[in-house]
Amino acid sequence: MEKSNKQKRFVFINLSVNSGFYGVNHGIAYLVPIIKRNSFDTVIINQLDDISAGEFRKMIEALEPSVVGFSFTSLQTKYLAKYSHAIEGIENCIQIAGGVGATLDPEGVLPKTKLNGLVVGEGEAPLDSFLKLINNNGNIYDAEGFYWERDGKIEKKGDPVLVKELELQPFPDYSLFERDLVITGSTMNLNIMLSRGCPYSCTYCSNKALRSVYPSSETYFRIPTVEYCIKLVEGLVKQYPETRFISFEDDLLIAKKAWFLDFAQQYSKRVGIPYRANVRTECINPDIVNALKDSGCSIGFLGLESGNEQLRKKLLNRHHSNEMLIERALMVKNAGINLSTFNMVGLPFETKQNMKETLELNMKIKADFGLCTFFCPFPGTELYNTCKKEGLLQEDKFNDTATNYNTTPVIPKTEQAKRDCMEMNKKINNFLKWQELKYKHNEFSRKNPGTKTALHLARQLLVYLLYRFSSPFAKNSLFSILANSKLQKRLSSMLK
Ligand code: B12
Ligand code: SF4
Repeated sequence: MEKSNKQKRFVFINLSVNSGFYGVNHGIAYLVPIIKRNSFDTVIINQLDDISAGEFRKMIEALEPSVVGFSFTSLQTKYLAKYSHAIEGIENCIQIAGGVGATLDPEGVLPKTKLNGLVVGEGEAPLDSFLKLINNNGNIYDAEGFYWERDGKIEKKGDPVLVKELELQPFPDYSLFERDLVITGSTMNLNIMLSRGCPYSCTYCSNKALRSVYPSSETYFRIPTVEYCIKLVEGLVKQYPETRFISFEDDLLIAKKAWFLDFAQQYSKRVGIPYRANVRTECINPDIVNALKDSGCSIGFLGLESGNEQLRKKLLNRHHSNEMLIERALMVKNAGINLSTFNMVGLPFETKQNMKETLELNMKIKADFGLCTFFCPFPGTELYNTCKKEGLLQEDKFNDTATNYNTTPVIPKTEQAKRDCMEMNKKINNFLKWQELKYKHNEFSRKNPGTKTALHLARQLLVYLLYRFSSPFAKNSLFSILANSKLQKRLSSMLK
């Protein structure tokens, strides 16, 4: 039975099963206006738990969708395959997918699923032409920017399409996400993403591979005009007036100095809400630090990754010395901006001594908080290829079970190497959590002198001890069991 235009419904599935992360999906938010513009009713399902195929099918059938669109990252491919098979054959329902997982491995993913097609790269243009074809009773397989699956064969239709002028795009629409996914935690945090991509090419990061799918990569790293960005932020703050903190999730908002200095000035005049942003050693200089400080940046997230200079340069393609990293990190800290670091252990060829250097470097710069994860070789990255060449991949074992990179080392071959990795991961995280406890306590006592402070310290200590004495696996399962529950939100905001 054909559905009338009015009844057409697009159901987005934001696949985030057991990832330990919940929140908005910016990619979907940028696509919602395009779907609405094509007169489709739009629904978003945040899939956080691994439900049975039958339950999933029932849920989708009840929504009577014309299109189901999955958004997924590489480690979610197993769930995409499961749920795509689960909804096979639902009447008049087309299945498509997109996201980083689709972009990096379209030909590997399609045969595992029952998808009609998937989009490689940015979804705006391909999705628009696909929906127009549906509305005009055209042939959906004519839509460009897709890999289509037809009669067991994969057909690439046209090249991936980059959005050239981001400022001509409609603002992202978060209104279909539950409000407490948009404004999160006790800090009343709002996540925002303004730019696309990053100009750097670290070997472990997907950015380089994401850039390489386009015929020309020159324009891949894009930031819309300052005016567009400020209007976008102003609009969101008006829509969510309870916002007290903004997290810019952009890979590197400070990458273009002139742009950022202008943005920072406008931001402090017209928005003025404290925020956090990612920073990179090479981009930190006095002008940027002053602009960050003056515009209300209270936390800078710095990719320290490894404390060993040689490993960082040769293996990760990050060409700065420890001396430079320390100097720039202290520049940020001395301006009164807190510093959070991203670290990895379990890199190929990494020794226990190398991991100790990571801990020491964090101690030297007195990181205020941060995170240490296990290195995970994502398909399409340079380091993935290195691991493959060196026979280090235990890919199938990992892909079948892992949902994030916080639970287990992937590369170490021997049991001893694995134990070293687990031990150092724990030590680095414990140090960072201890720093965080001190920071939170100082902040709290500054704001609340008196007896409340002692109670707060006791509670924070309890959270720290729980964290310290649970295994990475226990932490992860605890979080997934409680996923999206009020308790989890309270727990994660306490850990924040
Ligand atoms: C913000 C962010 C997060 C946020 C929000 C994630 C989200 N889904 O939006 C949070 C903190 C939750 C997060 C978590 C994780 N993240 Co993250 N994250 C990012 C980051 C920095 C930006 C993503 C973004 O918003 N981009 C901007 C939007 C506009 O682009 P987009 O999402 O790609 O969407 C476009 C297209 O892909 C397409 N599209 C997307 N969905 C769909 C669906 C359909 C139907 C269609 C047609 C098109 C389409 O159209 C969109 C608009 O153009 C990227 C880095 C990056 N540069 O992409 C890493 C990145 C995506 N994350 C990564 C990882 C590893 C993770 C974690 C696994 C981390 C962990 N600790 O375990 C978790 C897993 C979360 C999950 N759901 O599986 C990796 C993924 C690598 C990979 N190969 O899968 C990336 C690429 C970073 C990296 N260094 O390599 N992440
Ligand atoms: S600087 Fe960060 S976002 Fe950019 S390529 Fe390196 S790891 Fe990826």
